[in-house]
Amino acid sequence: MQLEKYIIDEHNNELIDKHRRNLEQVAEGINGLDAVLKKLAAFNIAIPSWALGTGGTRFGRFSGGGEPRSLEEKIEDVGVIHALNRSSNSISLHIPWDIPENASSIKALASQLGLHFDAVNSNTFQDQPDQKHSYKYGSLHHVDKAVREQAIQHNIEVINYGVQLGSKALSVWLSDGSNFPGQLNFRKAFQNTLESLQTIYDALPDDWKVWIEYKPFEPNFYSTTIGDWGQSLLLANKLGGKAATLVDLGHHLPNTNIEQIVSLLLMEGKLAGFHFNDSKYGDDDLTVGSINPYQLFLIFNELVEGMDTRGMNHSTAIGWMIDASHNVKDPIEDLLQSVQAIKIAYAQALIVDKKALTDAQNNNDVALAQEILQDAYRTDVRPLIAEASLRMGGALNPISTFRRLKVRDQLIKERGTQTVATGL
Ligand code: LRH
Ligand code: MN
Ligand code: MN
Repeated sequence: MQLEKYIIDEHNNELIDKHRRNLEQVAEGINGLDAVLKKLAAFNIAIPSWALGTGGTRFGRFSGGGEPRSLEEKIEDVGVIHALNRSSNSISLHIPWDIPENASSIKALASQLGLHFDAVNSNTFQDQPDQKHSYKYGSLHHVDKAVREQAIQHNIEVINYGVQLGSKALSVWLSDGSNFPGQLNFRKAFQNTLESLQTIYDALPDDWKVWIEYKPFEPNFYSTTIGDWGQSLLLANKLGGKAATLVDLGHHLPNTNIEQIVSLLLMEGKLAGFHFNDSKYGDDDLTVGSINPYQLFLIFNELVEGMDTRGMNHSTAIGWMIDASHNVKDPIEDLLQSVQAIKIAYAQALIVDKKALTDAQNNNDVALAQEILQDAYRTDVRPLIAEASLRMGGALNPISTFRRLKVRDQLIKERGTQTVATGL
């Protein structure tokens, strides 16, 4: 299904008067409003192909109905999200959960909806039915060269799919690690991983990047071979300029200062991008901003300051992706909420009074520095997001429009109630 612009406009018309009043109110206190709106309008976040169905847990899966049954239908759903918020113009594929068998028609469908393909993700954390060697004891770090070779070939295959689709990055996350002390020689595991990644790196086209994701635990619970940003950065530095570290917000031990990690990776030119989500306990993959929106704002504050210092283009310099999915919400509504939360944090970071903050820092005026940050954080920037969306032809309120138009009912009619999308 495709959402026509005039249908979105009709609903916008009902909301426009209230929107104008809200915008006027917030606009008063913002310097350089137009520049902020332009940055918000240019900002897009990639949608993961594995989040368009209702996610499961290891205990069960409850489909909400109308889930995409194919990659084409997933692309259509991203098209719906993008039509509503004008901020989700790409899709990140996980292979082999989604195999673009007919790349040229897949690409054509996407571009017809104004979409392109973001990073492609490899999967060596599950065994596929036809594969020769098992990943039970890891993949790129495996003690057996034949297993490592199979995992390398999979990554190269994923690059090849990505090339056909116009992607520019390979995202690698390994579940490789150990469950018990003594199971693994850490140094050899790391060296095997580096050697394997080097072969994958050598297969990258000139204009491609490889993004190395880290995670301290799960599914292994004693060690993970790329367990933290230090280990990822070590690999990225050894590999070369096309390699960088991907930060998945859920991949940290509780209370980690993620904004500090982000700041330093950016300084080193080694911040590949993000997998956005939120969490309370572990890698919960909850909707972005649903648990700790202040942390998200603090991350964006570092990003905006660091990018401006380095003269980077906010919207294109790094990869912006969502990696969240779960089992109780409508996946489209959930993704709309995640994008909205990211844009809110970004807008709040844009309106921080940077000059005043720098002065406060240089004067060791701690209370004032906090006031400046929280002044931005406590500003209701939603009318700015709505205005940017409106200017791009999107909805003033994407979720209410999605509900008003009864999109899910239409999808259920088209696809049925017993649908299970591939993914987590
Ligand atoms: C691992 C992870 C990684 C995978 C995705 C499905 O926890 O974050 O990015 O590719 O989940
Ligand atoms: Mn991730
Ligand atoms: Mn994860």
